[in-house]
Amino acid sequence: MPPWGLLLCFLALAAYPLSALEPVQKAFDQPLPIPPLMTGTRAGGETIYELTAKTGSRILFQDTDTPTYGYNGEYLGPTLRLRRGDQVRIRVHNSLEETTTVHWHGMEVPGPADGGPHQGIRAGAGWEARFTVDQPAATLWYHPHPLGHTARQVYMGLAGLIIIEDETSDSLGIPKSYGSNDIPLVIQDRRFQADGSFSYGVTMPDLMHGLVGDTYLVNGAIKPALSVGKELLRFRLLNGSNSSIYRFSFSDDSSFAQIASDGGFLKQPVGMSTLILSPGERAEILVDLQNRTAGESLFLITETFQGFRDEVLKIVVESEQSDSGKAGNPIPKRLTSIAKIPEANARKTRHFDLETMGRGGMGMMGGGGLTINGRKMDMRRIDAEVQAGSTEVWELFNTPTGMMEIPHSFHLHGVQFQILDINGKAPPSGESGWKDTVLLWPGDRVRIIIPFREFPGIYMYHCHLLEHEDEGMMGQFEVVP
Ligand SMILES: [Cu+2]
Repeated sequence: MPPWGLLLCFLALAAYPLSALEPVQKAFDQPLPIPPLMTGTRAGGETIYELTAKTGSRILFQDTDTPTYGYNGEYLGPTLRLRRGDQVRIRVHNSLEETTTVHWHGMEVPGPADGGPHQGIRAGAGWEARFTVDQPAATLWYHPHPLGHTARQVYMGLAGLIIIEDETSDSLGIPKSYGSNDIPLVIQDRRFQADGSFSYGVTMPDLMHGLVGDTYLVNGAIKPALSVGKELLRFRLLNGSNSSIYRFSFSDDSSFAQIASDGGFLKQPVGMSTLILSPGERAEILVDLQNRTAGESLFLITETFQGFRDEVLKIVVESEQSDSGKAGNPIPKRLTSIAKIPEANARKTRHFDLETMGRGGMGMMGGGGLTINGRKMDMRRIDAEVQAGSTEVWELFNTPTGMMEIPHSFHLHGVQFQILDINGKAPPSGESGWKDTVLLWPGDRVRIIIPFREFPGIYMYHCHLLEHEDEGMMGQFEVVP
């Protein structure tokens, strides 16, 4: 069980006064924005997508503009819908005045297409990622990954969802009407300056705890509302925050069914009434509103372990049934098959100590303690050489410091893995499928088993608390033939 509340006393440093800004919209007055769906254009056997990273501004508060970054728009980016088996070419143009990259979080792609720190796109320049989609239906996402500047660029608004479809997602009787009963939810938190701009100034406590905001954005809007029919709803949740760990629930304690984790569908739906996602993690859930009364509403609640709890989205059940919904839609009993990878397949075991205070407590000031195996990220150093196509077990350990207990969120590029155990116990059902990011509470030991792909290239592994990543809590593995 996560030490919810237990950590509270250590985190009093993260408290700060609420902003005096007046939101331009009354709470739950504006409709939930839905990121536009981009299905690509077909040419020469490829599906082509175009993204431009650009500056913009958004009116969130009265009498003020909030300067932002976005892909193809002022904040966030379009949802890229990819099809398994497709050859994809994504053209990226950088209209920012700084170097950026675009990383496809969760995509199993060759190293040069991964969009990590090695694929920098200078201001005014372009870049293309080409790959074949070869993994199950899933909700993934994309975001910048330039060395040392990821956190601020994401904070400014650079992020978008990726949806992969395949025969399994086609065949399942689940909601599929994007923006109507299949709803993407990018949840983030932000701090604002008095002039309405994002407050991205990293102080010492921010470095250790990550930057935690007091205002929630759902798809870029503060406290939006969503009108739905009396139907079964599918939400694709992304914790798109820099460093907050969210516990999601509904205001009436409704139960819901988790149907997918980071890398795709679970074997079967898992019933629950709360769901925890660390930065970078996704989940798809089904919420059954078929027996609700018209006019009823409920709220999506987000709670952080720092003690911030807020109603972030209002869901209003309309009297009319939506076009896409059919009464009496059951939640499927089975979703997909997932072959459990036998531990005996692993040809190597590696250990990774995630250290908040550094070894021997040295070098804590300035975030010098945030390391993996005592090292900070160095582009010139390959930390692990991995045989293409081999399977490995990685043992992750969030080293307790005794003084400041900080969770970490471990992410590997270019692969989907399975969790073998968390502190010696099998993972909960919702984490028994494909994963690319895993939360480690202080003192946690997590063993994951990773079937590496055949693609050669250099990839990152890192803490997905973005302030930690930028501080060097990252390493490189190279897949070699
Ligand atoms: Cu971390």
